[in-house]
Amino acid sequence: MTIQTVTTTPYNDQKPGTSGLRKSVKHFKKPDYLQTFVQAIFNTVQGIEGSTLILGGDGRYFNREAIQIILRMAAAAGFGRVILGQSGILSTPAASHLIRQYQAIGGIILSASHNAGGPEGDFGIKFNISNGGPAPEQLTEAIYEASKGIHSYQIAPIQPIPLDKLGTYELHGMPIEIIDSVTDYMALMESLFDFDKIAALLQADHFKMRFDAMHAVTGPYAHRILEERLGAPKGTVMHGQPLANFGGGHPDPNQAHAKELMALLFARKSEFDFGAASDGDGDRNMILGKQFFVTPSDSLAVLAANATLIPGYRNGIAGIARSMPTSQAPDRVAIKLGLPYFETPTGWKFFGNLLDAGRITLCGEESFGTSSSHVREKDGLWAVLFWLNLLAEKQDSVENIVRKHWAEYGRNYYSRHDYEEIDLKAANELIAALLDKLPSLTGQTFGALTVGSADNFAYTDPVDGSVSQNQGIRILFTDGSRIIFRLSGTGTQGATLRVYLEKYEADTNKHDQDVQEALADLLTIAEQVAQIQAFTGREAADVIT
Ligand code: VG1
Ligand code: CO
Repeated sequence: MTIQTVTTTPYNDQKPGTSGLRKSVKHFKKPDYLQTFVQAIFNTVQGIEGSTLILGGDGRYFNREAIQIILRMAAAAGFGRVILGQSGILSTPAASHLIRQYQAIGGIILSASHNAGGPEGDFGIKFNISNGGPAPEQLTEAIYEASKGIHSYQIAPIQPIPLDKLGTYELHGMPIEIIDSVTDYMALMESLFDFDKIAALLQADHFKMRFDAMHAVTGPYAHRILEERLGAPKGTVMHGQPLANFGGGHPDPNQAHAKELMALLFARKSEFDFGAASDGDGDRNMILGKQFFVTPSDSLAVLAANATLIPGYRNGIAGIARSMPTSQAPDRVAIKLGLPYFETPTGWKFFGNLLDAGRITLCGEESFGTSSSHVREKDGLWAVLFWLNLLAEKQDSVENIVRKHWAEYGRNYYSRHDYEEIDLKAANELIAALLDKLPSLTGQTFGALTVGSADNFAYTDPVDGSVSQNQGIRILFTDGSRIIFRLSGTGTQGATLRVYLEKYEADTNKHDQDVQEALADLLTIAEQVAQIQAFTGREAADVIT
């Protein structure tokens, strides 16, 4: 049996977005659609012959079929071996760790993250490089260019691999090692956190928590780590079984989509002290206290301010980075601690160089992403364990920890308004009109606020000097408030407009306002400047986080 060369017609739409190539399942089932993209990756990445590839996904519909195809193509491409998560399951952070641990050339992660799954939902694929992180822009660009010229792909003959059974198999001479999806990741967590202290907290009568895996990939990880290893009572993990359609929901850990968890924590007499959730591929996290929501931006700031209480960060952190739309709360911590801090474009790929160069230890995004130098992806369960370690150390509530943080650093009121599935043309026109307006905005006054500057964010990577343009429109007010406009790069239907609002409040007596009320003026200005309703026909956002 020999390697087959299959002729195909190239596609022109395989441009990866913020995090890999994401399309509807139907789109992925077009003839050889997946194969074309995989071949484009294999043609672009240098040094494949004899190297190790990590492979796994979030368990969504089409995961298993896609894995069988990729295994056969990997064998044809000449990989030395593939390390595969059992049943085709690997969370994004676990895959990132395995790439580093096994010195792989990279990994393929099958996920569309928080997008809905199932035959009517979305599928996705991304390539991570040898540092464990998402492919940088130059590489995703090169893969896209290659995809447009794929007229054939190479594949080994069909030989179904039993994905559920641990062991080593062989496919056309290439070994496939099916490993436990959790073990290595759990060992990494154990090397960073005080598991004894966390276990004592989780087993204490006075402490009750829920972790919502949203029927996505963190289920097996959370069951093993929180319940089996750390001894949290059974039932601590909700929706812990990965389902191909995530039970019909959006596996997106925010106030809008993790409704059940929100209801438990926000009940008038809630019995829970801590709530957390993660997304489809396990890289996002939401942190809740009793009747208390921690914004992801604040979460990063709190973790940074308290990092030395955690064994893995006892010797201090090198610096902090946040994506541009993330609130400036982490900057305040960096300034106070005398640490370098960085503002990068949206998407985890921009943190990779800073982490590799040792210039930062912690980083995060407003979109429920937090992580550190232990991997090169955001890491949902890591953030949950960090918070648990902090709670165990401080013997204080989530709310008190955050309120004390605000008292010390001031509070950055923050919210993101998403207008989903709007008309693509309208969205582009709105952005174009905004760009036209930018030069005239500086110096303009809106009520009590004056625009200090307004620009189209561009980023120069401080490590390799590469420049990324058009990363979002910023309106910066003289009092530190900000409005940011961006179009999403992960959606699959029309366009999604994201409006990010931020206002700083130093006065502790004013830290109790309702977030949307505190930001109401900024929202009015956003509407006035961007004419959202006129362009999109929408009066209000679909999702507010
Ligand atoms: C969104 C978030 C961004 C995040 C990206 C991938 O991108 O805003 O911060 O890095 O999703 O996260 P966009 O382009 O739609 O705003 V994940 O958990 O979907 O891999
Ligand atoms: Co994700």
